[in-house]
Formats: sequence, structure tokens, C-alpha cells
Amino acid sequence: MARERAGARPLELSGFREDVVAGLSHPQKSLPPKYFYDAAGSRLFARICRLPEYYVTRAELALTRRHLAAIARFAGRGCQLIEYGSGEGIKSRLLIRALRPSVYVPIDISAHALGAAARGLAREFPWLRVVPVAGDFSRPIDIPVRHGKPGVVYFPGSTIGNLTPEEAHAFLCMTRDQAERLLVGVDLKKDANVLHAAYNDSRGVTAAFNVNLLARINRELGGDFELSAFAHYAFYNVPLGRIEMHLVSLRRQTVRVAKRRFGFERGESIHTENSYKYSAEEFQALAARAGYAAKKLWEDRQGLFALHGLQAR
Ligand code: AVJ
Repeated sequence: MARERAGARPLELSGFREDVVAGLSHPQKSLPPKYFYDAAGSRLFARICRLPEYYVTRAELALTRRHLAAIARFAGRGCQLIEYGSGEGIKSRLLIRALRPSVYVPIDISAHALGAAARGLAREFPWLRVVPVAGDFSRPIDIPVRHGKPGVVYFPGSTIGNLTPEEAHAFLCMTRDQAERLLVGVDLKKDANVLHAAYNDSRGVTAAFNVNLLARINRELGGDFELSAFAHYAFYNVPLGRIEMHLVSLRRQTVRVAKRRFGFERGESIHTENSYKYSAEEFQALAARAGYAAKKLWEDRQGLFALHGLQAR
């Protein structure tokens, strides 16, 4: 395997302090969900994916397995495969095996995850040229591969749900310039009870994942969050079509981070994540506004999750 260095410096630490200070300074305190995924957070997320209540991962994997041949036909064998987020997963491997891409470009905010993915793939696919890019897809990214070759962007896992519809629009406009086809996994709107259970699991793994963000701030920015003074709170906001995750202050308190003090009222929350859910039609309309034609739509048998095949117009 020819592994190339690209994307220069890892972005994972550069903006953390600034983003945390800015987020805690707003009237509605918030923290960007991309900071969930340090080593501990990534381990907790892997446990979330195995939870009985968290249907997302299993539903997407099942539909990918079932429709793999058609998915590979749509993407185009031998193309350039650009994947946003992870790259270590079973789905990536399925796709690489079925597509035999000429080059594979995994893009991830975590240089650690990228390195692990590249090493794993090198062992499994010695013929594959891997060009990892450390980057944050909330900003435009330069893909260091030759233009003019047919390409497909793969964005699985409903990670696009972390973006607001406006941010998703900007993301789709960016990918439209990177490849002519897009495969994007999107969680579907469904019974609020099913959604609620998926983000309020009985083992408390999602709660631990959420609270780990405060632990990370303590570890890396010298914060003094008392973890037991904050509670995980997640609910389905029906009119906005999104799960919201918050950390609720259980008492009136002051927290110090990066030499600053942030006051919390009892019951005041930090908004840590949105997870938007789209019906197939809603997502196709969003993609159309960014210049994509809806070509394919695959769903799992229970109608929990959708994989969209889109073509740049
Ligand atoms: C990885 C963003 C798709 O929104 O479902 C899981 C993250 N948060 N449980 C999601 C998550 C809480 C997940 N995504």
C-alpha cells in the first residue's frame, strides 16, 4: 500500500479551547459535538453502536450488506472513494471490497483514528492506495487527489444529522465539487419513543458519552467540572425534527475552564448535540437545493434508516 501524508497538522486540538470558551459564553451554552471523539469518547461511541436501543448502526449495516452490489454499481467500480468520518468500520471494508477503488481518501478529525484505520486497511487490502486526510468537515477541505477522475463521496452513519440544515447545505455544496456522486446515510424520522430510547439507553452509555465531553475539558483544558453535578438529558424535538442532547446543571454552580469562570443556574443546560432526522423526501429536497439529483434510495427492512445515492447535476 502506498500511504501518503496529507492534510498537514491535526486539527483536533487547535480550536478546542476557543470553541469551549465561546460555547460556554452564549446565553444558551453549547459545545460542538465533534469534540466527543477523544480516545475515551470513541470507545464509548463504539459501545453505543452495540446497544440494543441504538438501532442506527445495525440498520445501516444490514441495508449496506443487502444492497451492496447495487450500491457498488451506483458508486462505480474503480472510482476514487472519499469517506468522511471514521474509515475503520465494517461498512467501509464492505464498500472497498465491492468497489475496488483506485484510491481511498478517509477524512477524519481524529489523527489517531485515521492512523489506526490506515494501518488496518493496509493489512487487509495490500493493493489499496490510501490517502488519509486529517480534517474537520465543518470547514472546506482540499482533497489531495487528481481531479478529473470519477469519484464518489461516502458519508455514512447519519453524521450529517449533527449539522443544522444550513450547515448540511454547505457540506453538500462542498462535496458536489469533490465528486460527481454521493452516498450518504441518513437516519429517518420515526416514532419518538424509538428515538427517545436510542438516546436514553438503559445502561447509561449515552449518558457517559455525553458527560465525557466535560471530563475531556477537565483533562485537556484544566477545567474543574464536577461530573456528578451534571446530568445527561436527551429528547426528540418534534417541530425541529432532531434529537437534542444536553448536559443539565443539577445545582447553581460556577465552573472554571481556561482561567475563566462560567456560572450555571440550577437546571441550566449545555447543548452538546443535535441529531437531525429526515424523511427520504425531506433529504432529497435538501440535496436538490445543493445541486444533487436523487438517483437511488435504499432502506433497511424496518424503514429505520436510509442510504441515498445522489448525482451532481
Ligand atoms: C454518530 C452523530 C450519527 O447522532 O446518532 C449517538 C452520535 N450521539 N448517540 C447520532 C450519537 C448519541 C450519532 N452520530
